Amino acid sequence: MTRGVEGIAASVSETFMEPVLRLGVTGLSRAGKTVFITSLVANLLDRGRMPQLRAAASGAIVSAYLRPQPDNTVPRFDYEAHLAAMTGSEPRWPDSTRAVSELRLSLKVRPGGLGSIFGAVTGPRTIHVDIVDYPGEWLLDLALMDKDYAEWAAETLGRLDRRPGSDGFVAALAGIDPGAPFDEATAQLLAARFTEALNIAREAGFSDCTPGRFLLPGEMAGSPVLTFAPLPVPGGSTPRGSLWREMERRYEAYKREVVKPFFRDHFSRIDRQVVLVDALGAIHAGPRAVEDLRRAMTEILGAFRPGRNAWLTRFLTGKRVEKILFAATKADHLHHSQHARLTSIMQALMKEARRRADFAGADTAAMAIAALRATVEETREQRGESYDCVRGTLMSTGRQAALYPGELPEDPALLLEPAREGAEDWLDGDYQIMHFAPARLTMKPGEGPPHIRLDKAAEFLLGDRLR
Ligand SMILES: Nc1nc2c(ncn2[C@@H]2O[C@H](COP(=O)(O)OP(=O)(O)OP(=O)(O)O)[C@@H](O)[C@H]2O)c(=O)[nH]1
Ligand SMILES: [Mg+2]
Repeated sequence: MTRGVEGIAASVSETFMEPVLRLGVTGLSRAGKTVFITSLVANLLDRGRMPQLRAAASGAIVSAYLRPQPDNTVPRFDYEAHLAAMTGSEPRWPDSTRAVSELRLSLKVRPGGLGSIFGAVTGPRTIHVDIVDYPGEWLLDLALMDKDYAEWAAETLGRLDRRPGSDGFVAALAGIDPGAPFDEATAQLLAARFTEALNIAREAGFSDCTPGRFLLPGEMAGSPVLTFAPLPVPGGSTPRGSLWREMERRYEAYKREVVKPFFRDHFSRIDRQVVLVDALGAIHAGPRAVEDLRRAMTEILGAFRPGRNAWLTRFLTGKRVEKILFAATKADHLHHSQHARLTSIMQALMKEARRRADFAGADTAAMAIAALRATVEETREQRGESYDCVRGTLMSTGRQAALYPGELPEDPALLLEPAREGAEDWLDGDYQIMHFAPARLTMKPGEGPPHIRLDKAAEFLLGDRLR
């Protein structure tokens, strides 16, 4: 009896307290964050295409609406503009976004669905979902916090020859003495060449390209915290006033003044997290990019490990992320007959990341989704063989084209092993990719944009709080 009364008291007070769930959405640049958030919100506002979100299918979600966000100084996620771009008469992908943004979606939920004994007493309650979009590059920077300048520099210099785009930086390094007195022009030249190398590696499909703000500088462009580069330790000593010493000072300033504030102000408040990865893009780029993706996933998962390090634990004040979803986006590049294989690859990467990051705690999942479906499926015959293709409008020409991306292996190890062993190319076969424009849509009332398994992702991320 007492418990029953407490139960009522708790639900009643909740109607006044109105619970808030902070959902972090991250991924490296171009992973699909903006498209994901836009389509998720549109599909939560109009839930006709969300059968796998149980609260939507059962009618437990009574209504959904956008509300002013709680954080006054964080830019609002420009939902209306992004949706208009994707679903207008000339559909196009939204513009790239380069910083944190936030959107509050409030859901009115009937407690316990229709069958609840308290439903009649308490009426519907409201849960606010604060969606926070932030660059995955910022998350990878956490690894820098554990490394001093000498360690970070040695590691970064050590992988230059395995990546494209480093020639300019290597040439610039050859001409300098790290022990020589500091001068700004040399620092700027080295930083510029190093940034160039990071950008080229990123373009080539490499994931771990820290320091993250070198790629997305925003208003910090040109400031000392972004004007450093890795240098070898000078033979002998690192005299005061040397180039090496100043680079070390700037690296430490980057950690203190760029990395830490992000973790304090944004990361520490997240309840649930989705990490979007362009797994097909990495597979297309080759084994090294896949290996790099695996490493990046490990690092990202490691960031969420409880008790990761002392200063982070201090910010978290006992709070921890409850659920983490790794989702391979753009699955509409594959015929559905291959979706299970992409899911297996994601799950294998996830398993490996959990093991390496020694991760326990949050509930994790991996899946393959498309936030906005831009293709239709088609089976083509060629020389007596049939190929399961997808067809869409090519971005480059505006013409229709069919894509047969290649056959993903049934056993993920056939991709992950060559990647781990440092192979240059895939042994059998290549994987193709095409860039499709969003399709022109006719949306029925009550339906959001077409997607693949976005409802399943939403069920994992939010479902338990909507019942
Ligand atoms: N076919 C297909 N392409 C997608 C999908 N989602 C994203 N894309 C493609 O990926 C690109 C990047 O998507 P965004 O959502 O802008 O990615 P982002 O992570 O927000 O990128 P930045 O803001 O630049 O960091 C889009 O321009 C599309 O070309 C999808 O569901 N299907
Ligand atoms: Mg974006």
